[in-house]
Amino acid sequence: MTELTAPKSSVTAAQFADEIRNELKYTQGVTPEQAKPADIYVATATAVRKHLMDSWMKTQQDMINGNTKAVGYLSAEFLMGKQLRNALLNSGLTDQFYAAVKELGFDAQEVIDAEYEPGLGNGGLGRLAACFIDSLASLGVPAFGYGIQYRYGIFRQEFDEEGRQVERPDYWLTNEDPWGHIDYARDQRVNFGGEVVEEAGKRVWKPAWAVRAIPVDYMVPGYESGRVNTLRLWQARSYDEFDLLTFNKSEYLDAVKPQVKAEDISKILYPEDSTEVGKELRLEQQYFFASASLHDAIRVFYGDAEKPDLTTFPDKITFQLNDTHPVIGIPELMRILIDEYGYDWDTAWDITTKTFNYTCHTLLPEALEVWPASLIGKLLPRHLEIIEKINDQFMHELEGLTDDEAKIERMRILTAGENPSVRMAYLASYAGSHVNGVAELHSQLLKDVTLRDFSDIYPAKFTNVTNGVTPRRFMKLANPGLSALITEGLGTDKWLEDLELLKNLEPLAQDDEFVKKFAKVKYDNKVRFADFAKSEYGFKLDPTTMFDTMIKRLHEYKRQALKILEVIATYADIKSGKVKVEDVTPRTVIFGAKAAPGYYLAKMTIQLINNVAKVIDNDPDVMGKLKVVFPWNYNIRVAQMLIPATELDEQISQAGKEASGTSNMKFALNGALTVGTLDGANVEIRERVGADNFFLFGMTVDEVDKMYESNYDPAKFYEADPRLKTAIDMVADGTFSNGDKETYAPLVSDWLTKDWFMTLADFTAYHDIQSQIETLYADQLEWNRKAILNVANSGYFSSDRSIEDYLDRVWMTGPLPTEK
Ligand code: H2P
Repeated sequence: MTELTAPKSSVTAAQFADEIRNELKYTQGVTPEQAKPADIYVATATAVRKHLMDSWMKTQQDMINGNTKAVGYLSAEFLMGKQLRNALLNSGLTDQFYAAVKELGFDAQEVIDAEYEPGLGNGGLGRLAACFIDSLASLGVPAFGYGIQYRYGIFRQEFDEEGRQVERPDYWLTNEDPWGHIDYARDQRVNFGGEVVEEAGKRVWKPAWAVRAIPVDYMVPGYESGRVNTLRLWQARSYDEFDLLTFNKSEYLDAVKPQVKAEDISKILYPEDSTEVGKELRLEQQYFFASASLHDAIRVFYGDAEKPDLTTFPDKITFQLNDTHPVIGIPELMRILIDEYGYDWDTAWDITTKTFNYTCHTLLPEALEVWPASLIGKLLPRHLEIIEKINDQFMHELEGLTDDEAKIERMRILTAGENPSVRMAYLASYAGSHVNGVAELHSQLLKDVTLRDFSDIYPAKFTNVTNGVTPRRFMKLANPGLSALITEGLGTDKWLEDLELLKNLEPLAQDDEFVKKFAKVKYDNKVRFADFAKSEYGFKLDPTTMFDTMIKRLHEYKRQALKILEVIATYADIKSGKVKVEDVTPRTVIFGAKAAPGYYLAKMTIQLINNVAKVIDNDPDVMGKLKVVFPWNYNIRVAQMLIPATELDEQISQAGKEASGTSNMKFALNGALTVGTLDGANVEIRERVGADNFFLFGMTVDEVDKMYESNYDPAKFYEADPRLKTAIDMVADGTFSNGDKETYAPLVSDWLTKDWFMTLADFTAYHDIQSQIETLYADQLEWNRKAILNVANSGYFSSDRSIEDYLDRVWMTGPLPTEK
């Protein structure tokens, strides 16, 4: 596959082949004859890194020596995806790579496949962070991504014989990781535990143990910007490797205890936190990376100066708190300033509040972290004191701003009572300069509901930045066919840097020739995905059927249940003859989702989907009409294959629950039509692509609220819609569990008695919209016209635009000056 590469490096393919040979020989000690694709991959990656090295150093120098404030993006997740093709694209070496690898006698795809995808994130939050650092570099804004280099990322998902999710450790570092450079010399000490004592009138923290934080640096090359930023992920190591004395007493396990304890901190992403120990580990992780990163930023900008002027810190760097995970950084910066650098409280507070901003990514109260004060006190006693003082100051400030005592009480950062806890979102909303949501509707709901008291008192803090996605990875790399067609249609490839240029495709939606070419690209992408699904999963997909996709974390509010119930009802319609087989629009329904290991109903939903897929597959009556597949271990690689192949995108969350969504943007940009509710960024997508080009259904936020108020009773909906009743009855009667009625009983009971996210209430509307979808699909020319209009009008959803909004509304900085 050849790709149009925008920025050309002056290196020729022959030279690049020599560079790869050199790396093979001098770095890896392998001859080209001995080399395997994995060796070529490592050698290529090493060569690409060297190409980026000068720009990386220059970007850092310009950042330190200039006056452009940098951005520190603090995030527990960075879901980067594979690096090789992205790095080649951004360093202008794509064509040279394909030619050089051929010259060396290798298959490029095998080399690309040798890279193991790091799963250092869970879903949209982590992928957003990855898109943002790509855009920051592409816009030439100096930035650091700061996070954790988990040894095991999100679990590798498998399905067992019964269709249940099985979690396996994802040891992504099993082979060499040529992108990450471990920088032992720039380590940081992170302390824990112990007590605070009074010494010479000062509060002094005497920690009980410490962990060594070692940075692993990843280069983040910008597209066409000549800038290369840094993603710095921390690894936790022990200071006391192991206890030789104990070891020599043959107590081998005891000897490595301290080492294990330290290294546990960066061992896995989101350890199960239903236990006390699990909670403790999470807080340790959060403090670990927040503390190391803040110290690192001070080192970067002030070197080893003993008495740096840290009042200038907020002019050097602004820190974005990506959700509540890094919020412990607020008391940590206060502590650093007061205890380590001797500033008084007020000066420290002034610096701290100017340094941090907070992005909230949720509307679910349970997703806003709250830590027991006792836990903070145990792990970070000095921080608890600081939080108490922040809370006192806050209460005092509020008394001056409002007479509403109930409101003041509601706003406590540290709750009152016997077992107080610390509300991290409140701490961030008080201490941060800005607070933003991630789509217009979400930001509005934050102001109206979730953080209402805060927005009443501090309205100026609140703003919106609608999410975005990088067109480099999700269009250029994922969909070379469509990218080439767009470039042909627009007569330029500048759209990759200025995505609003896609607007100029609009007239082409009326050009039948162009529409046919577009349809051909989509069809080819479906064939490509079908081939991939065959070789990877053994699925047999028919690319002439409609590809109907739902990919996202498995969560009740996202309502995978709504989709599978509709599939079951359709299956029943065909079986009963209610719908004639010849009237059915053949569909391939594709799910991709992982469920949190401790999330019982979500895991049961996965099991149900797998078994519905199995039953349908074994039923000749629906053959060729309906098929369900669930490729396991959904990840960025699968997303990059599947999104371009999708025709219908499912964004069917309960209105008012999905903060934004970002796959909805990727789908629209890749020419899928969306069936969705008025939720998250769906609202803005629909506004832009036009109501005629979006399948809207379901209750609005207001209707949902009214339904809650009127004591929602899901059973009524079950009784009222015979299709829904049939579908649920089939789940209950064992149709999808070999006759066993117990398997899904908890799920069925939840639907009929609770159904918190109102799947049942929206079912009929969801079904009704299907006939519109199918009528349009029958007219392929019209369908594809609308798909093109989706592409043309989604340029707004570039993460470059999101970053520009952050620069203007939150960070108040911009790109580094370019040299003339
Ligand atoms: C979350 C929200 C999404 C949002 C994303 C990025 C937490 O992602 O739920 O609505 O688009 O952050 O802001 P996810 O559900 O995919 O884990």
